Amino acid sequence: MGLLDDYETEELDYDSAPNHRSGYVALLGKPNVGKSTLANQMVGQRLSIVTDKPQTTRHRILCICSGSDYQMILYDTPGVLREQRHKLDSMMMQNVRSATVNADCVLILVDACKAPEKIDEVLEEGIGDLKNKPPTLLIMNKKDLIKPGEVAKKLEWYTKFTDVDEVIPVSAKYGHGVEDVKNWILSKLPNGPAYYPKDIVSEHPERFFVAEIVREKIFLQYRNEIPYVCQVNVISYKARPNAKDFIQVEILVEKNSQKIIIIGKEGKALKLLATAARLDVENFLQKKVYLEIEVKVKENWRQDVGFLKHSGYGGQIGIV
Ligand SMILES: Nc1nc2c(ncn2[C@@H]2O[C@H](COP(=O)(O)OP(=O)(O)OP(=O)(O)O)[C@@H](O)[C@H]2O)c(=O)[nH]1
Ligand SMILES: [Mg+2]
Repeated sequence: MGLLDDYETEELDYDSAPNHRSGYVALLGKPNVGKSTLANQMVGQRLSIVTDKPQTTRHRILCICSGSDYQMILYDTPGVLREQRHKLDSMMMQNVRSATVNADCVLILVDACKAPEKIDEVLEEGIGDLKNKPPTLLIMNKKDLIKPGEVAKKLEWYTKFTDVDEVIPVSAKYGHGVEDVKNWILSKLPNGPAYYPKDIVSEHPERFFVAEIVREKIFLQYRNEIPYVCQVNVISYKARPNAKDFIQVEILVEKNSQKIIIIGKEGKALKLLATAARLDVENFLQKKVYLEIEVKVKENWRQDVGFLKHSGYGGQIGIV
């Protein structure tokens, strides 16, 4: 799998060929346009959770894409929201801005199925504060869902009416056009050494990904407001040499009525959730685990700045 945890004691190999390129890339866009799908496709592994619902990604997720002569450090970000209703929303937007601070270039994704529209809001939220604007690429994603003639028309619109350096159509889901995106990024990255070992794909701890996988299953299993009122924390993670790893997870919701929905009649819904999550966690970690999930109520957690910070929003993630 290749997370940095495994390599902490090893020397990083900074030996760089003179033409080696490296740098930071921010992936921005409105919710649900396919940012996480593209990040995963570029890294070649399912790191960032993907669902059909908007506002799936809440953190700034580091995804490392390396080749023999390059290393692209991608930041997948939460979708840019027009309206910020909770403190959680505004802290998610801090994660968008922090992704672009040191970015060598910026990718702005739009959904090819939607009528073309200006991207000013995303640009403003993402790079509005920066003095030196990084090179920007507009990626028209989900091109597989529209006819080639439509793709051409929309490309023309975006080229004409947005202030970006280039426009590329892709299908992140099927990997079409992803090489073009990589080549564009490469043309913008400075010469420099690899910052991470080449076989590392992220630096977040395993427990962060476990919590994200549980959150993905909540998004997939429950409807309406339920996915949005859930915070998932790994409260204990015990690696056991002669037994399955033991992972305790808590799901926080805002009201008792939501807890009742998550648990379901005779606990059936929670059991379904726990099984789906466990299978995916095992697949991710490549080992069997024992996963215990508890549901608790924490009123108004989405408005509690101290709690949000403690849970890693708007800062370092995975330290819970
Ligand atoms: N057909 C098609 N679907 C896609 C493509 N890329 C993403 N999707 C789907 O679009 C939905 C949203 O994808 P995500 O990658 O979660 O989008 P996101 O921009 O990260 O969303 P947020 O994290 O909520 O902001 C999922 O159902 C994906 O399977 C694509 O190229 N083609
Ligand atoms: Mg996402």
